[in-house]
Amino acid sequence: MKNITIILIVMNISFSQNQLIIPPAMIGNNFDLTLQESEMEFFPGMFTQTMGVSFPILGPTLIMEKGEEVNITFDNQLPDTTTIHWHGMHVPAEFDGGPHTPIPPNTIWNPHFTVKDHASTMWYHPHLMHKTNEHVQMGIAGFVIVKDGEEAQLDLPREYGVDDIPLVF
Ligand SMILES: [Cu+2]
Repeated sequence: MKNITIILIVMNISFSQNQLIIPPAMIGNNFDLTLQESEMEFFPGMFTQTMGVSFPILGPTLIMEKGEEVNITFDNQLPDTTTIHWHGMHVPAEFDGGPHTPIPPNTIWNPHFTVKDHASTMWYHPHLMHKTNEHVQMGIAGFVIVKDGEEAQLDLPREYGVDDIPLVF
């Protein structure tokens, strides 16, 4: 018979805690965005290299209305080629942003399409062959929120950033 002694060690570790990042929202039909390198101070005094869309990390939440024509520009100021894919959205192949539509550094990509999706939450992110993970992990990711008349009838909290909180994991 074994005697098992369990020693419980309560470690006194202090975790630093950052405020939840809530990407700013952009509403409308025209979205001018810049893909850029930056840095974030997640830990005091330590700066982490990041990539973001017009911000040091993540990208603005693009709020679109079903049936509307939207016009987006991505100015690639990264030192690297990338793409921007509309994850889950019903868009023409030429504007889908898969590996077949690279955006070289210092060029502007201008997808434009009619929003065909019903009310939904989707996201946009790089999708370049062998670079998707790196560019997303560095911080390039943003929400797309599509609204429509049906969703507008529902009794839901809808004040962005207040009682409608976007969470990125
Ligand atoms: Cu995707």
